[in-house]
Amino acid sequence: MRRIAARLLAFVFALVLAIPTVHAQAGGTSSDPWWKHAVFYEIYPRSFMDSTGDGIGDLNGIASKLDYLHALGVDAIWISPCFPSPQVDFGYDVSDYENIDPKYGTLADFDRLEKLGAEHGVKIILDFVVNHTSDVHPWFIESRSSRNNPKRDWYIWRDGKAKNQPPNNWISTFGGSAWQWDTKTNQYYYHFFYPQQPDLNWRNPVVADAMYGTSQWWYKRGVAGFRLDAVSTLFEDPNLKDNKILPGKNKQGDPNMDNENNDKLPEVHDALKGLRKAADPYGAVLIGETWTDNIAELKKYYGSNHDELQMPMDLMLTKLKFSAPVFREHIAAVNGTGEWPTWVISNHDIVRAWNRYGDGKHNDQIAKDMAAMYLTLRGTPIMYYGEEIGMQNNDPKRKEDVKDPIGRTGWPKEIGRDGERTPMQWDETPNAGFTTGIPWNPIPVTYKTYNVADELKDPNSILNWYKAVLALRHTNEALLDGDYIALNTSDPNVLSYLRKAQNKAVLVVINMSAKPQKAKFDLSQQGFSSGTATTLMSTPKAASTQKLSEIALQPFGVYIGEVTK
Ligand code: TEU
Repeated sequence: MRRIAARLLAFVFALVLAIPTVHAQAGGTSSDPWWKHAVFYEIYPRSFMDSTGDGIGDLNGIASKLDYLHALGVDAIWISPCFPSPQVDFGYDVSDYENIDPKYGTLADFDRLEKLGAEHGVKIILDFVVNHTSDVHPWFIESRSSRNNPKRDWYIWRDGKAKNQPPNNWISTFGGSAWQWDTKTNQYYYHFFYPQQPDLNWRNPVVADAMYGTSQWWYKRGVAGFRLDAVSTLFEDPNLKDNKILPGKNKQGDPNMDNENNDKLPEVHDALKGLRKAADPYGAVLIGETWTDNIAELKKYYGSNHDELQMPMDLMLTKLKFSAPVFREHIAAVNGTGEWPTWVISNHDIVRAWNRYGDGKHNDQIAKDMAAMYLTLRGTPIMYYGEEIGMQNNDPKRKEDVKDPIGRTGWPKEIGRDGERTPMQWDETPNAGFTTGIPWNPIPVTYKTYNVADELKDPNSILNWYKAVLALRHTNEALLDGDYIALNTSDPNVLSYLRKAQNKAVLVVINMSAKPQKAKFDLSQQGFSSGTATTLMSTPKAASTQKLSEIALQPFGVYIGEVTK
């Protein structure tokens, strides 16, 4: 009887924790989980703000910028790994999951950041590297110490096929064989990424439990959720079948291959269910680094019973060309899943959005177009630091300047990811106000004009455009919850849609061409027959009321207006 009562109490407690709360800034209705209307912002901690003068960003640096983040309209920050690490892959090689790397601060600094974050309405999301640890993690040190060590089976150890021959033909995505020979015990261990990042054996239930436990250790500390790193590669075929070799070579000079036996195995979904079960009692959110080839794959990550990731990132958007028909088709497909989308246009692994979508001439305006689009769609956006000021890639020009090891092994075809990880540009003082020391990664000269301080003063800056769109999406009912209705779907140049709530709607019209365009709308079918819209935002500035029968758009111009019944 006592046990039943205790279980009941635990259940009620879990239920209370899981009740979604609504953040004042994030808006939405009270039944929505907080993350549904939150704006997320990825911080690469090495590069955001340095409080010590060592040239590397840190947690106290982030804490000093909470006012900025709140004013920008950010509700949650995802901090890329800040755990103890030898930094072979800049933190994606974790040697202790339950601590903070001294380069970034201490656990006390973390607790302070979280407390200050709560005061600023900014929640903290950490980055959980679930596929592998560092080779200096105590688990791996034990595992490699002998063939019969109790942790041997925490990683993937195998004999070679023959002398000097790895167990199979799998290739590491960071170059070379995915197998590393270890002289201590004369076996190979498996690593999908660098040899210093041995893969955990998720088929071992003790490993899975250890990872679930780690996630809960952080939830108890107040973390609001995790971005889960590299989830698709958690499992490998137990028989280690060779992969099919495809024609051609990749940027590292290795043969192209179909990773059919070590990527996207169905067991991944069991692990995600386990992580979700661990998260639910704390009301935590799971965001996935879900590189997918198609919409069906993306949909799977939500779980057939909504029991996997709440926010699998749509990273397909980052691969699309800046084009009205291309985006229109993709948005329709993502909405077609019936799930709540998670939009991303940039991150620490890919060329910055400003360069990638830009045409080389109108990049600032295109940056505003992208913001107007992905921040007004139905779903939750995840921004990447610096995107809001139009930060640009600053790629190394010589191999000897490359910091990212994949750029060193793959040069010159693979130049690495340093270019998209340069320090945040706060002002026009030396080192862009990021550090008083020598920045770990050089800052592009463009920081003199693309920086927070100057852009705050300029009403037409990319930053003020972002702030305005974010303010609008936090308060406008149609942008928060309205349906997405594509308009003028055969227009080759202008992307137009309605976000429709009960009695009003927001009309978003974006000219994605370098020529002036005219768009006209008849919204009577959608229940809006007044024929006019009240301007909410536009570039360049438009009259306060617009006739829907003729909206004139400048090259790459945007019009956002409200229509009412
Ligand atoms: O990335 C996983 C991944 O497969 C890619 O994004 C990869 O980094 C890219 O293709 C290389 O060009 C995650 C992290 O986001 C990345 O920074 C880490 O290096 C990687 O995992 C290993 O932890």
